[in-house]
Amino acid sequence: MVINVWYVYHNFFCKNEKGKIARDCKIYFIAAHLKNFSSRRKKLPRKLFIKIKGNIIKTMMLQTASKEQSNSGANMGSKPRTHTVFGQYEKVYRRPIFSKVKKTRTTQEQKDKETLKNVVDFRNIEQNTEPNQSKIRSHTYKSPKGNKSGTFYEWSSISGLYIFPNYLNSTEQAYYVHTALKEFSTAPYNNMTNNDQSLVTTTIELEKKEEEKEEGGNKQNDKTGEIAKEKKIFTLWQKCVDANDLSLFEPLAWSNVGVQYDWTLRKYNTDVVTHPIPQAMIDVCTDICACLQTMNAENDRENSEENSDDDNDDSTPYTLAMVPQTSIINYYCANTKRPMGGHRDAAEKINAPLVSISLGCTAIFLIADGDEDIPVALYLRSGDCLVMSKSARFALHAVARVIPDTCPSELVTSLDALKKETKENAQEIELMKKYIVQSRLNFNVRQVV
Ligand SMILES: O=C(O)CCC(=O)C(=O)O
Repeated sequence: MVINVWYVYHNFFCKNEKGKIARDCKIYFIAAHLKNFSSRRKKLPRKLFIKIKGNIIKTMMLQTASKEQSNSGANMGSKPRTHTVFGQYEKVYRRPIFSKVKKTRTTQEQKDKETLKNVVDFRNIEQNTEPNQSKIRSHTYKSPKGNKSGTFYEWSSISGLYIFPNYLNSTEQAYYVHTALKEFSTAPYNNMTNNDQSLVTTTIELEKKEEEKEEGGNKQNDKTGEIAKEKKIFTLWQKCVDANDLSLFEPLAWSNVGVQYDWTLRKYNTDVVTHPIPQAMIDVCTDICACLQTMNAENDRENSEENSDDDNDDSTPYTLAMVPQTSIINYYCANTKRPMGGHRDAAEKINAPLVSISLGCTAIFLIADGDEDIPVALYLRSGDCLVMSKSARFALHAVARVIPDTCPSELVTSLDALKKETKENAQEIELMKKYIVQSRLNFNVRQVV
């Protein structure tokens, strides 16, 4: 068996015997081995032995990477951006590490405050810098199904970038947090986590054990006499609840519902649906897109009245309609160094809008047309829905920072209210609350074909 490996881990990469960087990731395999050497203080091995069931099947030289390379989320395997303008701005907005020396710390905090003044805040339009305010356009909306109304904003420098601040109320947010943790943390496939194969294996083992138990003790249905085989699916969340230990959940970086996305191959398995997308989420996306279509139709009407003699010269065809077919769910711990590196979402075959729902702690999100453009930084808060359509659909974007202690207290209260509604044990809801106050969840809903 030939295994080609290219995986970046703590600034190290692998070369094959001919000295070439091997491509086509079999990422988790290597990551699992490197895990043993992850401490920077330990001496790294110069040679890496790849074993399958104890047999060495390949030897590789391990070398220090000359440039910092990206190992984050969706960017895995893509071109490192450190030396691009975008990459430099990712560093600017990254979480600061403050010195313990008081005087130095005060200067650093001041510098960070200055940096944050440039982050566009769609919940406090008046607070934004003048240049930023001049790029914000506001529109009113009334959603057809959800009966929601309010103001949404357009960032005019990147065509197709819209934000609906606070679109989801705290009860709706609590529902999505609950679902993301409890139902969507099932892990029997390879794209559950960025760097911890052992996590996936353990979950599969748990499932197997459970299946064996069921086979030994199937219940007989009184009426039909049939064997009723209840398949109980073990989620990673259940593991945390059983152990009352949230740290088990931390390595989980993403999961996926709807059409299955294979992170290793960076493509969709269009014939596999991992879990149906909740109808409520489908409604959120289609409602938001309907609002955009209404706005667009009004703009078109106004433009055609103003320029009745002009031909429509918009040469890029795009759609503002969307059929939600998949959702990537991103799980972020607040304050990690590089939550999600710069990348484009280009695995989908269609340029229908992407709807991104934020929950929990606030993020600083960066987006730009290209590598050498200065990105706009904007806050994404719990309940906000961001739409990437038109040019923004395939724009370069990153999550530069997830700010600790920014989860709204209303979300925590609404999670508490679920205790009665779901009759779940109090310990489980307490764990959910504890998780979300120091984390961010993102549902990234897309049309695939
Ligand atoms: O978490 C976010 O807001 C962005 C996620 C993202 O960029 C992705 O899933 O591709």
